[in-house]
Amino acid sequence: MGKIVSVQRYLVETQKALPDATGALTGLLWDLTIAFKLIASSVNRAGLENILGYEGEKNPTGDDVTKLDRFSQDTIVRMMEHGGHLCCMASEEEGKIIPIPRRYERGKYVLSFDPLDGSSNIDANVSVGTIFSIHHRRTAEGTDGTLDDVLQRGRDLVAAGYVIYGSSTMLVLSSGTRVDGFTLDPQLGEFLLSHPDIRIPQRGTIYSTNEGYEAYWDERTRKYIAWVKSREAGPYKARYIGSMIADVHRTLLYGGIFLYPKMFQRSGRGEAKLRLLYEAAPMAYIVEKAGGIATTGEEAILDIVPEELHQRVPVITGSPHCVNEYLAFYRGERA
Ligand code: AHM
Ligand code: MG
Repeated sequence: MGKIVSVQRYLVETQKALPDATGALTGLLWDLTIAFKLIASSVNRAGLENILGYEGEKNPTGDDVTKLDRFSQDTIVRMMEHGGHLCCMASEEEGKIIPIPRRYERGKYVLSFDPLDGSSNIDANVSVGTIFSIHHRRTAEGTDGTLDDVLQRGRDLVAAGYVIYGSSTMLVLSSGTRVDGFTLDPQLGEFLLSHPDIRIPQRGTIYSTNEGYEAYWDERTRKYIAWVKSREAGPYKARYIGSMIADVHRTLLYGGIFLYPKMFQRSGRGEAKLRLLYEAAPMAYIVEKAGGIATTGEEAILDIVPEELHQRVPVITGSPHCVNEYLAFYRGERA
């Protein structure tokens, strides 16, 4: 039988291994785990508390906001704004950066998050999740954080991860060296290390995409998908939940490829769906740290310098072998 390691112990041990660590990142991550537990407990009781259903508002990119989205948003803000670790926050649910109230200290980190990704699936009891990422601030310490602090490349992240509220609640986290997964013991209320050092399989045979939009894709992506279904070695299996966290989490554990390419609708201008700061970059960080690839087809997602808070990018990510196969089609090397 292996060791039992709580997330608290793990964070302290990880900090000890970094000679310059002051404990601020450990404190920040620890506070976040409390917010995740609060959200997990609400997500699990959602039907009972009669808080399901649409609130009727739209978020900054035009999607409906559910009550649990709002609850998750408020929980993270209320948990994180007074800790003294952050200079500002940014959320998929807010149009502008979220300042730290005057009465609290400003810290050296920036937190970006999607409080409840995949929330349109909640009424059907499908897995949803929280995605988060942490950068060092770029502006002077002690001052209010600015847009400049938030608009940083995924490559410069200090830590990122996600929580999946599924058949069990799992936290998947990386602070740069490796990716570790923790499962919430609901009786104990603790995240325990259950998936140490997650490595994505080099190759896999599952593809995951919303094939209903095939008519909107570019020709090369269409050819690639036609190929995965007609391979001599046997077709890939299709799996698509429609909740990025769940689809990417499965890809991380079982291998394969997840694609949300640009869509070319009548306007002719290609448009992506997933948000760089809150969805694409943190998930790309986890996949890369686990040995996978995350690309737009043109460039590594982690290399994109965000120009605006709600920028959207294509996401093609997964096992290196599978993503390289996609890239061969996308670059026209295969047809
Ligand atoms: P959300 O942030 O509004 O929940 O939207 C993001 C979600 C992702 O989790 C998922 O990959 C994607 O939207 C599914 O989109 P579609 O329904 O177009 O396939
Ligand atoms: Mg989202």
